[in-house]
Amino acid sequence: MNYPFAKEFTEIKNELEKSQRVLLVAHSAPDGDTIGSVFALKEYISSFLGKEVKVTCSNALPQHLKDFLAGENVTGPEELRLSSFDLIIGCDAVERGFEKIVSSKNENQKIILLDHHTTLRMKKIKPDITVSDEKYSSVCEILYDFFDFYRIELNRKMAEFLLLGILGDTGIFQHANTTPKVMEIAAKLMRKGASISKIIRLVFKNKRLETLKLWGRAMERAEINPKTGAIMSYVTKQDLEELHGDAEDISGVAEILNTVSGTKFSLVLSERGKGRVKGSLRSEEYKNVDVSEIARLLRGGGHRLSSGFEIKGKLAKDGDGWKIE
Ligand SMILES: [Mn+2]
Repeated sequence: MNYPFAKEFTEIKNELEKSQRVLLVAHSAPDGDTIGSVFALKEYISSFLGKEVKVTCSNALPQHLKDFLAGENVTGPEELRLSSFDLIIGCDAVERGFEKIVSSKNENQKIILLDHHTTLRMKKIKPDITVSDEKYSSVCEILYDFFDFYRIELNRKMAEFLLLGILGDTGIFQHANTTPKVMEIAAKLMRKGASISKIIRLVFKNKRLETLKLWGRAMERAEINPKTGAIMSYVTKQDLEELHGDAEDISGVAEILNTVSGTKFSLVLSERGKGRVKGSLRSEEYKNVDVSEIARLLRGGGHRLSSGFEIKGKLAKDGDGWKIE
């Protein structure tokens, strides 16, 4: 196997060995990949290297991951004493909240970023080591390479966490990032005891009735723009409050709308707190649209097939339709 990040892997291993206390940072509104990667790393750092390690995240663990994560916990950023960690590792979509938690570093601290988004950019912090390549399906795939590079025998827990991230970011092997290598890794993780059917049952077939009701409202409102091929809908603040919707629910709407035949991409606008409207964009490889370009025009970011942006304003009725004002 070839390891494009062999040099970085060596540096990461060095830093892990030198450190005493490690902090792992998941991105806000955490998904399967950020959760899978921080907890797989946590298991390695605590059980294999015998170091102290904590996981932090700006948001609570999402409801749909609760059963899968039984026994694991995250420490809220406000409970952390940042200066007590000598190594801080951000896993996945580090532009989503990493610098809110880690806004500065002292000279004894090292920072490592693991990501697979092209939009990775830091405003205040210069990381010591960065591994980021859009060719990877997920940060969990990067970590698999890291463990494989060092011939580390994965235990079942680590295999399950890595498979969670891969299943999440490939949409259970449906997205275009499902490469032969991803399938080979998944097979190897299964041999280490991870069960695809168990993860799918616990994580993906674990919907709340309210989620389906929220999807119902959004789907009822969906419209196709025949000129652009966009299929669009929206979710109001009221919908989210009444049905306790979260980011995962909204991304679910965008993904389902994107399956409507004849469409080029989907866009779901959702009203979030503090007078902000979030846009979630999805497309598919065969549709030949790079939604990250649309997101970037609106100062957002993401991948070619899955991106987002956030603008100030709120959704307001405009004749038959809606607008952001
Ligand atoms: Mn990811």
